[in-house]
Amino acid sequence: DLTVNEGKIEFTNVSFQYPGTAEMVLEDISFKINPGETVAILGATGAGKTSLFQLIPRLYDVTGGIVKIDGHDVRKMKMENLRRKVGFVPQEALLFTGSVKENISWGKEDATMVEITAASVNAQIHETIMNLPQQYDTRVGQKGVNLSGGQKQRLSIARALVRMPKILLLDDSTSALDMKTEAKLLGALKEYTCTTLIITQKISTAIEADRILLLEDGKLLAEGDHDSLLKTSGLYKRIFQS
Ligand code: DGT
Ligand code: MG
Repeated sequence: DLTVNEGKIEFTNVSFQYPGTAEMVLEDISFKINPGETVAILGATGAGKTSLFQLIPRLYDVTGGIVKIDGHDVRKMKMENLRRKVGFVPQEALLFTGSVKENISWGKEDATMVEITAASVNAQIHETIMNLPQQYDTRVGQKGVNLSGGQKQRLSIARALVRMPKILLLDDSTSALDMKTEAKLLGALKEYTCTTLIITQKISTAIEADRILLLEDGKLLAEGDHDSLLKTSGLYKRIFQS
């Protein structure tokens, strides 16, 4: 059946332009990601990283080529199943005025406290929550407690985890985390056995990943792990040394 089961992702000769525009944002991109793999997407601002992510849960459709999940063209899959199994943590964490608990279970109102807590532990935000005045009932947002950028990012990750996604897309969602917290987070995500794609501008994140895809100007310039890219990609080496 055409559902997301394992979380294998395959791009074949994918090109993309936003509807109504002439600019090619992605050009002839091909790669495969195995279930459970953690892959970092590295590239300068405007390289096309967020655009690439948007093609996976079909926020946009490809202009050319094909995106497959578990062997099926995403255009043939049920949108509801696709959106449920692909967790997309956006570049800007969007919290609303309400309790921490409500913010995490948003969109999955039947989530139990056990599920919410597990998601928070794995997102490395549980301890912070336990130190808030009313723990999970603490209000955040305008009239509530203000959270730091990194705390908001982790709440936003917990919100994605509570839905038990098979594919997790983190759009620069760890930019405000220190290296140690980030490493713990990526380790915990492995426990979820979900395929994790993480957009980053930080080499430290790329080093933690199983593999790195390097984007430049809408093209896939290189792929491999840290050690192999250091040998094969001049651009990667320059980013690493800068
Ligand atoms: P970042 O977030 O600054 O690190 O950059 P990326 O790598 O996420 O870049 P991305 O995919 O947001 O943008 C790639 C190109 O696509 C860039 O020329 C801006 C353009 N673009 C992005 N979002 C939209 C959109 O919603 N509509 C149109 N027409 N163009 C967009
Ligand atoms: Mg972006």
